[in-house]
Amino acid sequence: QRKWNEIGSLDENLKDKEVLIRGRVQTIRPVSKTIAFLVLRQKGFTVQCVVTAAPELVSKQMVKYASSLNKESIVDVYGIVSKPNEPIKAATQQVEVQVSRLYCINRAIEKLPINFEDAIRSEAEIEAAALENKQLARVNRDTRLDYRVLDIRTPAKQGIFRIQCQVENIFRNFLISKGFVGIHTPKLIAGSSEGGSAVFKLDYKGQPACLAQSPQLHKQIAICGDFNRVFEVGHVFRAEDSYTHRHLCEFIGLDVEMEINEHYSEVMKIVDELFVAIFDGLNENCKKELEAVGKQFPFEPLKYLRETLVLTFKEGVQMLQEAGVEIGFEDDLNTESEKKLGQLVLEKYGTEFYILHRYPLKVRPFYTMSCYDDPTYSNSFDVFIRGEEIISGAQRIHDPEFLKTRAEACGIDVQTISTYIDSFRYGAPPHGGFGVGLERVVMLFCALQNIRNSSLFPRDPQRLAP
Ligand code: ATP
Ligand code: AMO
Repeated sequence: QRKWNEIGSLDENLKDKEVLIRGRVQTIRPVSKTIAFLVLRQKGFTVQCVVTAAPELVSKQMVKYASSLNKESIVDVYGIVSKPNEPIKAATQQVEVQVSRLYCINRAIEKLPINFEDAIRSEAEIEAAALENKQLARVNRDTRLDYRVLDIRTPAKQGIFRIQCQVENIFRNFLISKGFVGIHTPKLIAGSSEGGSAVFKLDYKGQPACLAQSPQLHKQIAICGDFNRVFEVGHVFRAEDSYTHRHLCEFIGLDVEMEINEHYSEVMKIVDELFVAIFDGLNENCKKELEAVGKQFPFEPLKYLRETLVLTFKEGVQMLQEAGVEIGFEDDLNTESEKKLGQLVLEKYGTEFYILHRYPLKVRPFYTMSCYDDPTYSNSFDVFIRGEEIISGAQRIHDPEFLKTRAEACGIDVQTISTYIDSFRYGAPPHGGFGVGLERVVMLFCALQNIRNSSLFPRDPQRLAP
């Protein structure tokens, strides 16, 4: 077994030592017939390799060969580490490798659909360059998504998906530490779980079925089955018909469901502690990734409080009304009013993360519990980052007859959810929970403007590939 060195670990301590590295060719600079410079990239780190024709190094043919490599090819290089007198601008590592052997492991095609140096430019920069530079103008969001394999090699995208992994990791670890059990529920189900028309219908061996719009029904059945506290990280499918910056047809749902003792504020308390842990964790553990994202997509760090602000829906509407927005106490918030309220909350309370609760019952799904003191409203909440929704949650109805009545009133075909309703006939504890959109959390934490930036292979009404 040969000893491999990581490009990121090459430094002065290895001066005069032989190293073996594997990397992608980021740039090639032939200087003459006897010397060429290659910059190799691995895991976001880069090093300059000097290919010099000399008796103890390589032949002239090798210099010619190295000069003819295509960018993004994978190469293995043996060489001696050296330290130039001048700082190296072209690479992250401040040492060079004097190449003694070079093998091309896999050659990329010559004309790449997106050049790395273009892929690292911001969307704004590309739009601004659109008029003068046709080649650059091509590198718009659609091209990036078509050639996602190239786009995700950039430091910003590498950062985004590592941040996403951290969110998921903290979500799991936090909930496990609070006694929650991770479960997996079916994605092939008989009917809509959220109501509404946004479901992908399919044929299940002759039986009508659909892709789960959420794990809602099964996470509640798990609570009726005495799991007490559950969570799920899973795929969620919505047949969205409009093309927006924050809706996908397939996304990752972080779902939670728990028994409650006295009040649905117990669920909101979990949201508060969980998200303070997620934000603190990202700021602490993802400094390098956040910096890489910020270089391509500049953003201000999220402002959040040590204890999450909780406002009632009525308080929110009142703030909007005072700011001149025309909205009633029983209307749903539209995208614009959510954004506006986000601004007002930031000005008044200094936070970009908050919970709004007691929504009007009529704007919530059928399984939502109404308020004991005023049935026009419900024991439900939404949670916002920078004025956009990342979470919906609520206490659920645990009485089967009331649940059936509400489902019928909301136009649900109760036949398709009969086993769910029956689960409440065998004794059901009071419970509540919430669902988080993972891509939205990352998009809004990093103020990315478009959810396609935080979905590795996005599925939207126009995209089914790659
Ligand atoms: P969810 O529907 O899953 O709760 P959401 O962010 O879409 O998430 P809603 O409360 O349904 O939240 O919608 C808020 C606003 O977003 C709506 O008033 C509507 O203007 C807009 N909206 C919702 N769904 C879509 C969609 N598929 N296409 C365009 N706009 C939408
Ligand atoms: P809701 O429909 O609000 O609630 O979804 C929960 C969260 O999922 C995210 N989300 C989306 N993300 C990307 N693309 C979409 N098309 C999309 N739709 C929703 C949002 C949203 O807040 N069963 C309930 C949750 C619960 O009460 O437990 C539900 O699905 O971040």
